[in-house]
Amino acid sequence: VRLESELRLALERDEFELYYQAQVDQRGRIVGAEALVRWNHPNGGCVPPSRFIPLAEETGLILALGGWVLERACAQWKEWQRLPGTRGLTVAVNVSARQFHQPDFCERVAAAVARHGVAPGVLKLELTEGMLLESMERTIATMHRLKRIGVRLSLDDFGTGYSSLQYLKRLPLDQLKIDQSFVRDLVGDGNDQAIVLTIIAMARSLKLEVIAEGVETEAQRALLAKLGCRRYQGYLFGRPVPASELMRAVADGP
Ligand code: G
Ligand code: G
Ligand code: MN
Ligand code: NA
Repeated sequence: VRLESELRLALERDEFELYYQAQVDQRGRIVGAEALVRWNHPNGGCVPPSRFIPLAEETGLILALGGWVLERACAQWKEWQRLPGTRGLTVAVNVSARQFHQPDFCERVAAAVARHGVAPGVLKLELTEGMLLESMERTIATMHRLKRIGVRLSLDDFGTGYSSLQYLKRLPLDQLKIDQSFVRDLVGDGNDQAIVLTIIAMARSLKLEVIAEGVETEAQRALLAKLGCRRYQGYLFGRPVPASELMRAVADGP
């Protein structure tokens, strides 16, 4: 209960901050970033999202928080455009189920995109399988509307849910994000290699981009590349960092 009221206050007091984690191509160039929310608690210290996102979802505060994240990420992209080397940089935002199923979600996204002049193809929304399985028809309609706004859609934590090819082919996605649980032991685990290879083959047949998350070692990256994955995110390339620090990494290059 205490955390809940603190969470409410935190929004009013502007205690949230977006960190950004680099997403890189085969040559190690930063082609995008995932926005990850951080709560700078007034008592000092950073409260991890694993502690407050589930609570925000339960209480419905995720709607206000998610709206703030979307707004902040679009504004940040706009600010970045004044710096060299940022053209074409994409920004990925995590969307929670409740947020996605709001009746006016598409309007909210369209408004944020328009307000900041976000170019088509720049904003990526990361969705999870669970949220797409409820009321499929409406979900697919919402996804199509988002696509018309110029937003790209990525399926986060891919491989951890249901994800049959049958249902996947109906979703207007742009990207599959291979869950970090398959990357962690990839080098020594033949089963994980088989799973990753299957995901990549699936993505190819559905004409989806693939990105692997949780890439921590060069051996993992090399094996992912060999299996056909061309986009990577993980500590090997950078931790989630404040916006200014990500821009320094963009300027420095691979
Ligand atoms: O940031 P971390 O690195 O600790 O993220 C932990 C979890 O919190 C991840 O599952 C991530 O998807 C989620 N998360 C981080 N930022 C956001 C956000 O802005 N919105 C939502 N819905 N989830 C987020
Ligand atoms: O659920 P989602 O994929 O949105 O959240 C990404 C989470 O993974 C965040 O908590 C982020 O800090 C974490 N993360 C990002 N890169 C790595 C990595 O290389 N290794 C590990 N263990 N976690 C990572
Ligand atoms: Mn994510
Ligand atoms: Na993920």
